Amino acid sequence: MGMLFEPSKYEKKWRDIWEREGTYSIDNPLKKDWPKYYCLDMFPYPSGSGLHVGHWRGYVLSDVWSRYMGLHGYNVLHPMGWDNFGLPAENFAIKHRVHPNVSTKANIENMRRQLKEMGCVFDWNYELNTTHPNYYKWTQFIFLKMYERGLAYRKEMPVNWCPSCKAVLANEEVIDGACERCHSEVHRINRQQWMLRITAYADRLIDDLDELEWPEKVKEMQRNWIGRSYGADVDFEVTDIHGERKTLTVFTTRPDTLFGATFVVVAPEHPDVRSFISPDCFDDADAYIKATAKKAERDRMTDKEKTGVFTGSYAVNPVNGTKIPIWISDYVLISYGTGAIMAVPAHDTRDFEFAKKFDIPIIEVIKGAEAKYDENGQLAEAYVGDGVHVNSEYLDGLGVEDSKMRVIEELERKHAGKKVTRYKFRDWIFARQRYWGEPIPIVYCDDCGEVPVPYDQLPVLLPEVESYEPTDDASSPLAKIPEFVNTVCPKCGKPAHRETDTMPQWAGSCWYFLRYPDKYNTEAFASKENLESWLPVDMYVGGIEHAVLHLLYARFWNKVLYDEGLVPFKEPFLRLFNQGMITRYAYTNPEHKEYIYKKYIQTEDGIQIVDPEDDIRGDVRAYRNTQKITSPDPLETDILTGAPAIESIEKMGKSVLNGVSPDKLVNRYSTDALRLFELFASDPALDFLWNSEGVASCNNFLRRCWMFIDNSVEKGMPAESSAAASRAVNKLIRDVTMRIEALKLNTAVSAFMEFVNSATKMVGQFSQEDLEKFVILFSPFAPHFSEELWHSAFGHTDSNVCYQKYPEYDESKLYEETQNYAIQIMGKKKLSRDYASEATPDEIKKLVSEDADVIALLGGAEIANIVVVKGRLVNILIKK
Ligand code: ANZ
Ligand code: ZN
Ligand code: ZN
Repeated sequence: MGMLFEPSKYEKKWRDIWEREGTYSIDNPLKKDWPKYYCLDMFPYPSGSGLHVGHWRGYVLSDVWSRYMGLHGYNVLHPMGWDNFGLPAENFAIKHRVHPNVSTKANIENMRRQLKEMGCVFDWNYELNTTHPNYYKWTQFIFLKMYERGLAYRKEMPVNWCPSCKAVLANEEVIDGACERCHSEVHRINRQQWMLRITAYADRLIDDLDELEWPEKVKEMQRNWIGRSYGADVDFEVTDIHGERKTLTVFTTRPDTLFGATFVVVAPEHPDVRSFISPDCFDDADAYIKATAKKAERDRMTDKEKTGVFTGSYAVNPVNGTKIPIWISDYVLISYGTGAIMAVPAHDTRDFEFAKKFDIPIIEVIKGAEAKYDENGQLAEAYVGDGVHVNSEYLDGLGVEDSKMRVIEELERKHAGKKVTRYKFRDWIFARQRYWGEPIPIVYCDDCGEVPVPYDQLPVLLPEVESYEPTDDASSPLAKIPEFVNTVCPKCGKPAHRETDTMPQWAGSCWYFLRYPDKYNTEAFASKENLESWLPVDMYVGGIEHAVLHLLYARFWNKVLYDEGLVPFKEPFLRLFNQGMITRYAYTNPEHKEYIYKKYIQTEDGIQIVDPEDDIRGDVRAYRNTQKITSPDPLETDILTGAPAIESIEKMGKSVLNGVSPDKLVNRYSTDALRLFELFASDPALDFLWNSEGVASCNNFLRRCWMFIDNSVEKGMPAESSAAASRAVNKLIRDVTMRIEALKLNTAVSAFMEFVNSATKMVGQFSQEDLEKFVILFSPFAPHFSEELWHSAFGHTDSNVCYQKYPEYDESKLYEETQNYAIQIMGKKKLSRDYASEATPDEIKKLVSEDADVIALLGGAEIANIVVVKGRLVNILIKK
């Protein structure tokens, strides 16, 4: 052989061959009868700044997994597509007056090129774009199915309105209550909005999580988001200011504490609030209600200092007839429960603070060992722990759970309350007053009212417009196009008008996984056979930032389609892996704000602006040498100002400026080097602070692998490997397999590194079969490299690495005759020794104490004890 390591000569070559021959296509005839496996990535939106190395992380990981499954004989679908509707493209359109289809076309082309350079097994015949009418036709279809089931409905809901831009803003465009563009205060105005009844699926969305092989953290985030609480609605009797008897219902998760309720609190927005305010309390209460209207919900929940006013009225506790005062406070939210609570200051922290501030009695009803008291024997803080009931009549002596049941029985008997389950999350506002989204397929007719567009008239096409700005009457730009708005009623044929709101950005990603393998289907969004053979998704890879919204919405849509009988499984994603983020230092230079992601460093040529995409190691070393500085690290200090240059650590992709493009790195080194580095840099589940330097090392590692194979072939390959060589290969297979299975791909790469280090010393001892095993094992990580060697080193002309069988290891070959021990004296390593694997600790102690080198090192000191850690180390302790 004697061939040079030149990735630029073979990487593109192989990609072209794979594409031409359809090697990784799911329609490859060779794989016709292989079992199917679906490995999915969260698809990107086509951004103008292209792919950055943060995208690579998840995509390389899932590609290794896909290739690994491929070697196990699966026909693997690992598709790619574009989540193309949404704000970035729309805002670009507003600014530059180009149609989002035009502006995103170039972005898609650029990103597709970049994705192809990754050498992944993506099957481009199944690329999806959520903005293609053949795709959103089915998004509209699913919406209509929801409409038929009563899951899509209209309701008056607030929208964010910027009075100076005269536009409705998406939540992402409201920063601290102000418009992102003009910074004026955003108002909430009410408008009829389409909603999806996701709350109808709350229980199933929680309960079905149990079956999924997902990170526990994500399951917990979904459970908390849905926020299911079991408790009771309790009716308190009130005599209002007109002398009328009324019921005030509170929601509590702790009905067992009813005997400790010393006041009731209603939210300032409670519909009955004014009927409880007595004339003497009117001025204060009125002022308070008006003041809270201006406060954000988030602040109300986190405000430390409790505020409130007394109404002048009292409520009757249904369990003991006690009259307790009714207060108004903004710590009770109108959007949860009944908007009113019974306050139990002894056992609820917020109630405790409130009672202390307004001098309301505190009655202890649970005794627990951890309760804290002050010097007067009063509770020093709310006791929220477990314990036994006191001061509670028939509950005294019972525990919390038993008391809950007992009180609920009592309340139900008296018709003064009932058991209820409540959820924190709300129905989903499924409308935007925007252009770049799927039109909602509904028509309004004066005679027939709301009429769904018939299925055979789908898609309702998004028309071309002149201006993309939202209108100043809070409707979408579509409202300005008479040809779109004016239509005929599908029911009665009279003139009618179309809904002009569009669906939110999330819609397309709620079901794309169902469409990929059947994207050419014109009869259905996916055929039953296709869904049965490819879905559900076996492995889904994406960032933790999608733990709630996207992953919850997609599960919801899947369940609706399951109920419709259109999808044969209840859960769409069986296994989920969240890759960690790639982060970056954000550098700040007060004088040159525009370069915040670049770095000023001093070199021999003076101050230079360094682009972190470049290999900056050399420059920094030069600087350190000239300045003789070891600290502070020049990477962390701004040379121009002397100030610390690192402001914060940010997620890559957070701004256009901080994304490191893979292009330069691929050109300078190789795709396989960048793939390896992305995997090697850190545990894939953890965040990783980017630096480009390691790519060079990974490229050097590839060169060493190349040399090892090349030299082995040159020197001649024996029919059978030597025992040591065979052990090394079998150990490699075992370690790599275990580590891939555990998705610890960084440690899988280090297993390859260790192997090549030791194998390089054994060149000439490896059989061709064992070397091929190495190359097959390595192919998911460095596919171009492995394919090239498969052909050029081993002379295979009519096959590819990906069609080979995954190598298995032979346990019997793993046995090592000796084990290496570090010999320490008082914990410091002095020597190393090989001892027979069968040697017992006592035998080893004897060998060590008789070892001439050890005796010399001890220099006459007396041994107190020898500690042996089997297979690893010996520590000699000496007498003082
Ligand atoms: C009495 C009580 C005693 C409570 C006690 C707690 C501890 P989760 O678990 O989050 O569902 N609550 C009810 N509605 C509220 C509202 N609209 N705004 C603010 N707080 C509200 O919380 C339910 C508990 O939060 C309820 O149980 C109620 O306080 C309060 F030792 O009732 B509890
Ligand atoms: Zn504005
Ligand atoms: Zn009609």
